[in-house]
Amino acid sequence: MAHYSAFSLLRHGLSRAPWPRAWREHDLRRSYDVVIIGGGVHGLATAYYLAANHGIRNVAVLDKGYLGGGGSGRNTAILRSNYLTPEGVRFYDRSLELYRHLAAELNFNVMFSRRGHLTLAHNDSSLRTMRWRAEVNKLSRVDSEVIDTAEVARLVPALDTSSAVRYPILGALYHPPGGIIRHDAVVWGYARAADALGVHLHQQTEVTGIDVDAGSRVTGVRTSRGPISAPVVLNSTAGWSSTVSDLAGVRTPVQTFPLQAAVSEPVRPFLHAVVVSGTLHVYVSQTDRGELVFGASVDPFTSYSMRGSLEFAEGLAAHVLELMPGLSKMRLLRQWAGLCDMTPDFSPIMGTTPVEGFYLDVGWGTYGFKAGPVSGEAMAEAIATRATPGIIAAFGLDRFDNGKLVGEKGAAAVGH
Ligand code: PYC
Repeated sequence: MAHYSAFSLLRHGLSRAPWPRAWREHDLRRSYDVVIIGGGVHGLATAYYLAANHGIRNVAVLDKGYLGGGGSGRNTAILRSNYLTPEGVRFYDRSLELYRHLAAELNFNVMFSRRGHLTLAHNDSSLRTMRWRAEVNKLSRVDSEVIDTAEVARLVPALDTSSAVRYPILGALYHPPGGIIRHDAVVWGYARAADALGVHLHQQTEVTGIDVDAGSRVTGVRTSRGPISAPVVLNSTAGWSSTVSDLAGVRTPVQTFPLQAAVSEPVRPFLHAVVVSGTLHVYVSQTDRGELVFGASVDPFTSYSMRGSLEFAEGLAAHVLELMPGLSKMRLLRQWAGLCDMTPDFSPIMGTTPVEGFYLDVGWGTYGFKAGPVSGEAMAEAIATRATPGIIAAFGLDRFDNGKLVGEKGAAAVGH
């Protein structure tokens, strides 16, 4: 693998030699030790940690499109760990920790920018929930506190903090370690590092069937490029995760909703924190290029459509202007949608299934990207050791049978 450094940049600049490709193409082998369905951050991170942490390298990652073309390339790249349940806080905080060191680990600039994250409270009941979240966070040593309106105004002067608005800002949950990252770079960094360790990355390779023998053991997959035998198959797809699980005869309580997002033209840096308003169903951050990235709640209907709508753009603009009236002249550059696989308790489904060797890393709703590294680390450990790591023990599929749900009301954009 080419080492990226200031020196290699200079050397390539002077020699004009082309950079080696970040990852290679391979023929599809007829058998692998592990087949991972889904070439997003979860699948690629799992492949990378299988090889790096456990020495399991005979691994294929299959994607029906291109790497990072699903949720990993469509999210708004917000990182945080200020969740409401102790299980969620611990889990997302490990992810944040891995994200913090990812550039060095992968030798790839993932542009992590710690800039603080504010969840605004516009009424007493939100303020109460923020206090509850702050206390749960502190118990897990996660830096979170409730701040008052004056402090919100100091951190984000562009917000209208007056009382003469429909939803006055009464305070916020402030989470200094939160921030943003370059989501494509995370995908490319994991892909490059996994490839260097011997993992095969197969794009344009759709899984059309999952083979399960009479003893309820997975034996392989069928793909648009032929069959592959494998004793372990991981479903780490988003958007189509329930249809992929169905191929193995495993039913999951997942419903798929689009979530729309948009980006503005670039302007000078003025927004130095991530701002979320659950009441107005909007969140916004400013990228290093100066664009504002906006997102909203999931659309109120199930669908596999990834088209943006005018209705969304109008609603988003109205809500953003309630928060930041100074943006009235700003133009939107583009909008898109991603697919969110929602579970009943807003927590993911991770680990084993009734089909031996068939694993799930699905149900990622609106919180999948920020969980990529910890999910990869934990799923790799689960596969390598055949034991469920404690950090994902609460997220098993069996919780929907035994009623031990993990009601994660600290999840964003779910409109509750
Ligand atoms: O959970 O922070 C979040 C989030 C932002 C956008 C979608 N989810």
